[in-house]
Amino acid sequence: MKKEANEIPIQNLWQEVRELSLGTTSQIDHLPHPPTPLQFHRNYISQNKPCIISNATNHWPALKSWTQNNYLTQTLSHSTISLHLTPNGLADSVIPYSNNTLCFASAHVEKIPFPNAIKKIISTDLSYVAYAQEQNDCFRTEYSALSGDVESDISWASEALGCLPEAVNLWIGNHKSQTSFHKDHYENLYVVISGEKHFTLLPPTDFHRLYIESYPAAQYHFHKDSGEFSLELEEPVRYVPWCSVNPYPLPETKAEEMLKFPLYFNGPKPFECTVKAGDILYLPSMWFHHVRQTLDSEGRTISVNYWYDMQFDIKYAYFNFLQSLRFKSSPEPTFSIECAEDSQIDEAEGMLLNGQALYALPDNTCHWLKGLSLSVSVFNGSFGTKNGSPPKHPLSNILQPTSFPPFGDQSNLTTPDIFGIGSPTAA
Ligand SMILES: O=C(O)CCC(=O)C(=O)O
Repeated sequence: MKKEANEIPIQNLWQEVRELSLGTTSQIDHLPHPPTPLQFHRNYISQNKPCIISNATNHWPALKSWTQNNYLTQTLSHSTISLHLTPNGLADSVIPYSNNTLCFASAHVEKIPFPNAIKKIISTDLSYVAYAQEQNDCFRTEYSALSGDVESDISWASEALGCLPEAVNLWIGNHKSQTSFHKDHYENLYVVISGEKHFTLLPPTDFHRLYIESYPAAQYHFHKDSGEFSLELEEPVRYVPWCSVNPYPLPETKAEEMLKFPLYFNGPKPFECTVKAGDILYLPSMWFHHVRQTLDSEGRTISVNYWYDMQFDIKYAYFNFLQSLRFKSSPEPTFSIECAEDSQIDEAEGMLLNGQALYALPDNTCHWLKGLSLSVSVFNGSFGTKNGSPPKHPLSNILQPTSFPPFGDQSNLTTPDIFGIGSPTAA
């Protein structure tokens, strides 16, 4: 099968934005001091390029006073805040709903006094994960008692962007809370006050690598009496387009995830950065981000972020155009394997992952093979067999996670006698 007309130019785009603008490592720029508005505009905003800025918040009282829960509890003793509860820390993310069905699940939100909320956030023995992460300008409303502890805007960013923040949000979470891959239509200045945040970033040009699908919206409900959650689909049904990729799957599901999302796992490395207390991440509009956190000594991570309106300019138009292009991103890049004449094994089917080949034998066992010199990294083909007979089953149906050896483990290989592989067979 020929590659879809759009595939090669789109893959070239991923590479070119790295070579021409972002850099080919997984690092982003780190500025030791705040830039001037002109530098910030010229080198980062106009290029839609992230960076971390140190020593820009040293004078903020929050960097000292918020390190103690006591201070926050006293200052917010009369404040009611929105606390988001989930069973596992995954809010606003794609999760299984029922057999073979996925949904986009939002957290149960309860309004409670801050002193109770912080106890729940730092508690280690609850049956749920609590994350204060209301994203509707909550810092200037629910947490207004803390307003004197941080700047009301980031002055050099406001000047460069030509406006004041549209929303300022406070985030207080623990190590179990994760924010799934998504993008926002805002320029984001994200300041960590205590603890650390770990961002995994992909530029808007890598849109097709995140397998955005429409998922039915669902809502968690927490039942205090039983201490359990129920998950209910919204009625009438509402579909939310969301990224399907979890960049950090559990070891037991990793192989399966890699098979489902080869464009993510086999493509250029995402950008990764840790934002430490006092540092600011500039996260440009439309960048995909996944966020994890490490606790401070009080058992929390605290951040404040400033969302500025983005320019709906020519870059936005280009991104929209790119997203409208179809990329036949088959979740199963496959090839068929011709077996040597004298092989005991007649046929095998495989797929390419991170430059290694995963192949399945007719007995439904799966094996890794390293060291192939195959000329393409992703091949969208169909299943073939040696004698050209139609495939009996799609490979994805026979790949059970339990039958996978760990990635790169060649212990089950019965080669070399079975392989006489040429280039992947075009279907
Ligand atoms: O801190 C987080 O958990 C997520 C932050 C985020 O998604 C944002 O600032 O847009």
